[in-house]
Amino acid sequence: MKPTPHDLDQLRRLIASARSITVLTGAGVSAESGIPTFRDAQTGYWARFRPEDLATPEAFRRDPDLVWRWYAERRRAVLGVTPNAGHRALARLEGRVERFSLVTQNVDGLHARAGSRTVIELHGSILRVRCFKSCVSYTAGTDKAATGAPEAEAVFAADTPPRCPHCGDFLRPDVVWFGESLPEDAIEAAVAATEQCDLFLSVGTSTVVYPAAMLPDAARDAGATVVEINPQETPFSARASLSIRGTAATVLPAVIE
Ligand code: BV8
Ligand code: ZN
Repeated sequence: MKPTPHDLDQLRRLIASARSITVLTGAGVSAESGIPTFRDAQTGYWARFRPEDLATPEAFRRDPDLVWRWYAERRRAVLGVTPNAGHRALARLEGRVERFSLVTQNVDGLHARAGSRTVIELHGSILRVRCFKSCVSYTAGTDKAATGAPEAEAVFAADTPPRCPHCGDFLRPDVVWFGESLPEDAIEAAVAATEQCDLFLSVGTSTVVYPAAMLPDAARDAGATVVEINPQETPFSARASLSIRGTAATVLPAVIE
C-alpha cells in the first residue's frame, strides 16, 4: 500500500498552515532504524516470550535476571542503530513551527539522537536505569561521559540487576511497565499539547496501549485536524481526518522539506 500523491499534498498543506503541531510517535517510527516494534514477533532467545509478559513489575520480581538481560540486549541494539529519515524530519519540523510538541511512546532515545530538542517520553527510556524508589538514576549514552556516576559503567555492563547503593533494592530500567502509571509531568504535558494543537500527527503507533492511545481522540475532540501515518489500519484510522497508508521514513521526509 503506497500513500497517494493527493494524501501527501494534503498533509503538506496542513503542515504549512498549522500554527501548533503535536506529534505522537510509536514503535513504528523506529522500525526503519532496525528496531523491531512491539507487535513484531520477537526473535532468537526472546521468541518464546510476549513483550507484554516481560515488561511488567511482576515479571521482574519473578525473574530479575531474565528481565534485566532483555533490557540490556535491547539497550545494546538501540545504541547500535541510528535514527532514520523519519526521526530527522520530525527534528526539522520542530524548528519550523510556532508551537511544536513531540510526544513519544518509544523508550529508545532515537528522537533525541536525531536532534529533537524537547521530547515528552510517556514510557520512560531504556537508556536510563534507576532503583524502584528513584534514589539513583544512571544514563547510558553513545559516549562514556553520559553515564554519570563512576559506578554507572559497571551498572550497564552487569548481566544481572545491581543493587541500589542507598536502599539496597534492585536497579531496574527507567521505563513504564504495564500496570505502572506514566510519569505525571509527561502525561500532563502530553495532554496539554494535544488539546492546544491545531494539527495532530499520530505516527507509527498501533493505538492500543493506554493511556497514550487516548491522545488521538482527545486531539480530535479538542477540534484539531488529526492525521495518522501507518502502513496498517489501526483502531483509530476510521476517526482520523486523514489516514495515510505509508511508513514514517518515507512519508515524513516527503511532507517536511
Ligand atoms: C497503566 C515501555 C494503570 C516498556 C510500554 C485493557 C484495556 C485498556 C487498557 C488496559 C487493559 N488492560 C491493561 C490495560 C492498561 C495497559 C494497556 O493499555 N494494555 C494494553 C496492552 C491493552 N496500560 C498500562 O498498563 C499503562 N499503565 O494503565 O497504569 C494504572 C493507572 C492508575 C494508577 C496506576 C496504574 C502503561 C503502558 C506502558 C507500557 N510500556 N513500553 C518497554 O518498552 O519495554 S508500552 C510498549 O508497547 C511500547 O512503549 C509501545 O508504546 C507499546 C506498543 O505500542 P506501539 O508503539 O504502537 O508499537 P506497536 O508495536 O504496538 O505498533 C507499531 C505500529 O507501527 C503498528 O501499528 C505498525 O503498523 C506500525 N508500523 C510498523 N512499521 C512502521 C509503522 N509505522 C510507520 N512506519 C513504519 N515503518
Ligand atoms: Zn534505592
